[in-house]
Amino acid sequence: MTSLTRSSLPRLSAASLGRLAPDTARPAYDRASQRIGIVHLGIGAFHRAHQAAFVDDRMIAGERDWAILGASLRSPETRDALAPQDGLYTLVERDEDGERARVVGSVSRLLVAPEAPAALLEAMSAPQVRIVSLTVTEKGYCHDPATGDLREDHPDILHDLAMPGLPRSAPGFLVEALARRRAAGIPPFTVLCCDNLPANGKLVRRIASRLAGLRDAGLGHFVGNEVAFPCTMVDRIVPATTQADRDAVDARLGVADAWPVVTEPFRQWVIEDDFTCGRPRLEEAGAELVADAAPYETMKLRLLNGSHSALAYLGYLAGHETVAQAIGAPGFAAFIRGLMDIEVAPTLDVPTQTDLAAYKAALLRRFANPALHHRTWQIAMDGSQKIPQRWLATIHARLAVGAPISRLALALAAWMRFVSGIDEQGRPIDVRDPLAGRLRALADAAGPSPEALVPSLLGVREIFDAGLAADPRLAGAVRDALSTLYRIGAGRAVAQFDYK
Ligand code: CS2
Repeated sequence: MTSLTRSSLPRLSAASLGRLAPDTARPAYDRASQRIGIVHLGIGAFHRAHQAAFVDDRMIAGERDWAILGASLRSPETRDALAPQDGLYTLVERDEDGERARVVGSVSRLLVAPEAPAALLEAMSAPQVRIVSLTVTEKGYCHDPATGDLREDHPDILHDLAMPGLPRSAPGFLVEALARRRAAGIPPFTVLCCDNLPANGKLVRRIASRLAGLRDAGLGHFVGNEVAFPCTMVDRIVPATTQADRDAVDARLGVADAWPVVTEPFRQWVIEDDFTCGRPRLEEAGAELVADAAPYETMKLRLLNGSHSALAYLGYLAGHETVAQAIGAPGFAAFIRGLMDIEVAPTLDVPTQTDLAAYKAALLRRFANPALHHRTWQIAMDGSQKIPQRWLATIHARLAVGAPISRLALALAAWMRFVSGIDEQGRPIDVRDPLAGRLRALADAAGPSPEALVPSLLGVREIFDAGLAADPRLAGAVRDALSTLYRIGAGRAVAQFDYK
């Protein structure tokens, strides 16, 4: 559909809901009577496909206290797209069997933090707000991925310490809003981290209480001891929306949605049931409320995200645009199966009532979903922030028992080649990573020599702790893998692994 046709359609909004194609589900509840109970930091596609859809289900079921105020911590794009639509957007679930579309109504207000930090703090300090949830990506917590410590020299943290009333960072907003609630005698909200970080609630508690403690020891103690930070495992594959997705949604709906979200049918949310002032009945929307989310998180981070990152770097280097193309290429599915069965699964403490074989088989099917355009390049982003919990924790566990790590080493070698910035055809790679400049400089200095490049990149302490970096078994395996990559390329290197 051309942009001319698109612009002739009415815009999706509360007023145009009645004109939607009849097979599109829409909020049947009274949106105006919904009270904001959740402030969400990082209102990107993942939140809109995952938590906001669970909350929408609870609204359909009759709950009215949990409407979402969604804030972006950086760009105004989501607000610009959704505010003219009264916060409404289309969520499309797609796989080889077809698609279902629904208009989600749980986001009732949007803010852009850099434009309106005071308004965001005011919203976070309102007594009716009882949960502040976050999807700000791994790098949004301003921590050191190798240790989990707050980076006290991070420019946004330095700023937030100097000007606590006008924060920039997610931890800065959390701490200032909690300080205001404490001063006003309002119970603290529950902090619900929904990013793919290990023991995410505990990690964010540590980061936020450290930042609070740098401001005032009493505040640090309060944040560390009197605020709930349940850990969660969140899972749904949500590729970036493409223009083709927008066109297809507009044609299907008969109204123009500036920013629909396309995802898979699968969704999972495991949450520790530790909310100090209430929560929506998310278990009735299919969430699993548990005492300890750790086994679920570890399983998901190492099997799903670990495989995803391996597919991203190896797949990208082998010339595959999407995850589905990569997993369909010769040798890749067997490589990922071997990675999961042989190298990752033995390190897991499998959650009770989980059929691990079925879980792994479902992952392979989800990666192969032909209806999603999930770019390997998208997953390859921010590797420095992702690798520790996705691969290195597994490598630690394997080396501790003297077990082989050859597939993990090939994945790590592919990451090294990727961040060097030149692909197998000699073309530049657009590396997006907070450490991209430094990684590139190290790679340039080392040149395409595994003997020089491997120790140099293993020396980046934000990613590799000293013990791991000094382990000759790791360095040796990655050196061999990188030599293979330079010699025969990623596609053939993957295909060399034999596994049924
Ligand atoms: C992906 C994740 O982009 C990435 O790094 O691995 O976003 C992944 O799709 C989700 O965690 C799935 O739940």
